[in-house]
Amino acid sequence: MQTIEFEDRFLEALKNSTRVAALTGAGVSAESGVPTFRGEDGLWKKHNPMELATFEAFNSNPKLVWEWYDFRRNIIRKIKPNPGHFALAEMAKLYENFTLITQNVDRLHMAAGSPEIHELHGNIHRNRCLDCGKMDYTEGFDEIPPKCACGGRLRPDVVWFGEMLPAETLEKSMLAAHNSELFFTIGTSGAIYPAAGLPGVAKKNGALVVEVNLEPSEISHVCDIKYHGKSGEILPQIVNKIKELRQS
Ligand code: BJW
Ligand code: ZN
Repeated sequence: MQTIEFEDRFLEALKNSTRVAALTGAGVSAESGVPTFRGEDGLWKKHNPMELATFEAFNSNPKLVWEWYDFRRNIIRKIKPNPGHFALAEMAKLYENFTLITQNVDRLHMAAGSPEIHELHGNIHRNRCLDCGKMDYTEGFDEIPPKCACGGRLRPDVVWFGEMLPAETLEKSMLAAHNSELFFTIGTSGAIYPAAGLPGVAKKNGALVVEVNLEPSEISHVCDIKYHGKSGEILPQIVNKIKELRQS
């Protein structure tokens, strides 16, 4: 287990900040057994995102796309949050104004008890009707691709390439990044926009930006402080430090 060192400016920000935000990515769930997208064992190494994660792909081969999402739902349904998710849920209790923004669709932050989660890329367990817009969490369909009661086609309620992110969620996330004094970017490669732009928004407006990631990412250059290791090992140490600072 890697023991992290705390720089003075980080200690000061941990102790004195009231507005704190965190952006998470697939790396936070990796220790729970959810595959990441990029890197050696990433989903996009084995599957072509353009054949599975675009509306065009869904339109031309809905069966293939649904099978892929059903396969991933089955993995995700069985897994549990890890110490990184629990640390972030605890952090929400320690700051007056804490915003958790995630690119993850797996709902593990919710399972860990985070009170409010801004899901930028949707939720893999939710279905949405293309015709009436109705959402539900039905699983185990009789026919694939499944249909809504209204007769419209159902799709997984996630954000595919080329699609807009949920406007209100993105707006709130931008605002939280803009207003934050301390901003964490955790377990994300920083390759996908607009999410990857949030640490830059925070930095530009004076926040101390801290990266927690297994290795340097595409947005490391924006970060003031970098901890390269497992988020499930690093985040609990940060939470313990906040508690320690509160007592001193
Ligand atoms: C650990 C760890 C451990 C491992 N501890 N760390 C500007 C310029 C150019 C292009 C664009 C642009 N703005 C928008 C675009 C287009 C596109 C985009 O960004 N393309 C890039 C290739 C540049 N963006 C979009 O299309 C977005 N929509 C949009 O912008 O709408 C407006 C628009 C429309 C049309 C044209 C232009 C603009 C939508 C993006 C949707 C992304 N969807 C996915 C799939 C979701 C559904 C599903 O799950 O199937 O979202 S793709 C995938 O990537 C998923 C993720 O949320 C997302 C980010 O991945 P993440 O989380 O960073 O995972 P990884 O695997 O990349 O990284 C994991 C990291 O963890 C690694 O760094 C590891 O080291 C680390 N790690 N274990 C700590 N234990
Ligand atoms: Zn419908």
